[in-house]
Amino acid sequence: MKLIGSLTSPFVRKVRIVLAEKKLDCQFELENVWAADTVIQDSNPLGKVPCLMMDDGAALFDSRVIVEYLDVLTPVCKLLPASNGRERAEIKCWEALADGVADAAILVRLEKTLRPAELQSADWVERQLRKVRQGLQVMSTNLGETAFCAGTHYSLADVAVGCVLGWLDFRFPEIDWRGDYPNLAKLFDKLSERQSFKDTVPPR
Ligand code: GSF
Repeated sequence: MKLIGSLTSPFVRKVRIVLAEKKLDCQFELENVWAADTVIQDSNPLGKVPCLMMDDGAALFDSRVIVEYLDVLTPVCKLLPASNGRERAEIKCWEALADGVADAAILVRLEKTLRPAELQSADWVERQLRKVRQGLQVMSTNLGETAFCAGTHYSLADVAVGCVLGWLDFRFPEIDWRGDYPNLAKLFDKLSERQSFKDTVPPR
C-alpha cells in the first residue's frame, strides 16, 4: 500500500495515526495538491489527500473509508467495534463531527488565503466559524469528564478529535479551545503522549 498525503492535513494525519496504531507498514508519498503540477487527480478524481493506493493499483478515499478499511487489516488496536450497531455509529459520528470542524475551518482558511480580499465574504467566513465553535462545544459536552470520546476505550473518535484539535493549534492559534474546554485540553494532552501522535505532529 502507498499513502499519498501531506504533513499538514488533519485527514492525512488521521490515516497515519491509524496505520501506526495498527502496526501497518505503508509507503508515504508527499503530494502538494495545491501545486499547479500536482498529479493527485490521477489517483483521486476529487483532487484531495489522503488517497490510499492499493497494491493492485486501486485507489481508496476519503479518510473515513481508508481508516475503516485499515481497521480490519490487523487485530492490533481495534479502533472501531466489529458490530454494526449503535456503538460503531457513535464513534463514526464523532469522526464526522471532528472532520466537519476541520472542513469548516479549512474553508475559512481557503477563503482568506486563496481569494482576493475584495472577493472574501465575511458572512461565509462567519457561517463556517460558527460550525467550528458549535462543533467544539458539542465535542466538549459529549466528552464530559470521561477518559475517551466514546465509551471507555481509545477509539477512532479520539484519533479524529485529536487530529482536528492539533490542526486548529497549527492553523488557527487564535481559537482558544483549550481555555474554552479544559476537558478537551486534558484529552488532547493525553493523546499527544502516544507515539502515533508524536510521530505525526504537523511541522511548524
Ligand atoms: C477531506 C480531505 C481534504 O479536504 C477526507 O479525506 O476525509 N473528506 C476528505 N483534503 C485537503 C487537504 S487538507 O486541507 O486536509 C485537500 O486535499 N484539499 C484539496 C482540494 O482541492 O480541496
